Amino acid sequence: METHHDTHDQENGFWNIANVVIGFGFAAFALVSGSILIIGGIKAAKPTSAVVTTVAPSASSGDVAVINIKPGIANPMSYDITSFSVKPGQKVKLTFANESATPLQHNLVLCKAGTKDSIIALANGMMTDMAKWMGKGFIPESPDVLQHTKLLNIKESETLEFTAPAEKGDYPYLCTFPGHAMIMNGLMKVE
Ligand SMILES: [Cu+2]
Repeated sequence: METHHDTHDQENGFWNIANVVIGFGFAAFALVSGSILIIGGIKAAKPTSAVVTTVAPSASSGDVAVINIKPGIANPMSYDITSFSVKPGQKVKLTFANESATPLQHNLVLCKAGTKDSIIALANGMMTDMAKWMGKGFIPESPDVLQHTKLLNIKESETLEFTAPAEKGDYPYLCTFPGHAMIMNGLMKVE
């Protein structure tokens, strides 16, 4: 094996571990914040209420829904847009730009309606073989995956161009880097 490959693998290994550690830090923070709100008797608060929900401004050029998503500013292990709406069969141009001060790798995986929990489980299960899944961009091997970016380093971006499903529903999108998906997710509402 060539030496520069070894170095690259070691760097990837470092970031794998760093990302997972940071991911669980944020997950723990969200859970604790949620618990405090519940103990405080705020009935409307959900356990994930530490994450600010942001609805995308409706930007459309012609009949194309143009959606631009980045990591959140307050929590770099979230998406800044956690919900957007498109029409059934509408053309969608969805850009995920990994523009963040925090050097974390992310992807964006759009999935079938109702599969959020199972995709989160698949993503977290990848932790047992980080090297294998790193090579696959942490994209789950599941028929529930509709669209996905590659694993994006900081400053990288990718645009997905696709036709929205004909069937109305809430289609989850998640970052499937292990440890991220519990918080780093959102919904594409086809309505
Ligand atoms: Cu991520």
